[in-house]
Amino acid sequence: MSHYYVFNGDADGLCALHQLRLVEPAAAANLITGVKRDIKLLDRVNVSEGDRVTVLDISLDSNRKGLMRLLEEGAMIEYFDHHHAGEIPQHANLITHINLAADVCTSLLVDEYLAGRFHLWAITAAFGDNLIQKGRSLAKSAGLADSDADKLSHLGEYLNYNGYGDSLQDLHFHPAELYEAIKPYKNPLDFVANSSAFAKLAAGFKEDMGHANLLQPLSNDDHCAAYLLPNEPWARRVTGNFANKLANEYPNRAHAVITPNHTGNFTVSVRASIANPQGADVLCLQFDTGGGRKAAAGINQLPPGSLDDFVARFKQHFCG
Ligand SMILES: [Mn+2]
Repeated sequence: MSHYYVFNGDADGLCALHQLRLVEPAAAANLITGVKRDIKLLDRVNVSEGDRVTVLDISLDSNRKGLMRLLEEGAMIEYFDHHHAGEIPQHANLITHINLAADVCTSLLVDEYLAGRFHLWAITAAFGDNLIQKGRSLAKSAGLADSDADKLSHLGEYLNYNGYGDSLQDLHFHPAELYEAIKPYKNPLDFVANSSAFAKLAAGFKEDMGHANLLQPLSNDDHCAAYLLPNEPWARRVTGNFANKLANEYPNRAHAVITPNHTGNFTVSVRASIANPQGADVLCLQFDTGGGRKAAAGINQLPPGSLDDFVARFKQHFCG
């Protein structure tokens, strides 16, 4: 019998995996993961009857085909997630822990399942998924000093940062390799204090964010700002954290962050303002490969010829 762990390569996926594996460290595991935006991971899994598959932090709806195939092939599947699920299939070999609440992430679902055994890793993941308030209040309830809560907040941000990139080549660590680095640590504060992997992520983050902070917006006013990032690995790594930083610093502004991808098109991330989290989906759905939620949406492939049109519509939609 084999056990496959299929997990999103971001902070939440990593911390969910780590908590579960700390409980069952001896069992051999096959790890399947990728960059953060690489979410159709179940298509890559091949099983024999009776194999176990644990799925972490990837949308059930996006993986429905792969999930049904694995169930037909006789796998026993346990699924933890907080993304859009659609209808959850009823099957004797499928156990789901799915909760779409806005203040939940996959690592918090695993934390609940494990009755808080590795709670600090779950708090780390909440920070990584940009659930800042939730992370702070959990840290307080857990009796952490503010300085330790700050450390977990940075760790979550850096683990999340490592997942962004157009391909695995852009990343500082393959997510499976980063998991091996955190694996020995029951307490994330020890990882922060002692791991060279943490030091490497912290240095990379500061350098990449330093580049991003020098960028001038394509267009901005009090209500909106659009940024075009250059075609560089640092830009692809820092795009998500840069968008979070802009959103947190300017809560009354909507933001678009536009990044060139390997196809020659742009990937666009749109966030409505924190103060009025509406309309991002309506804007992005005007484009062929657009989609998302009211507060945060995106366009996977924006052709270069449509860039001006996008910026014009973004301004019309959000600017004053
Ligand atoms: Mn997540």
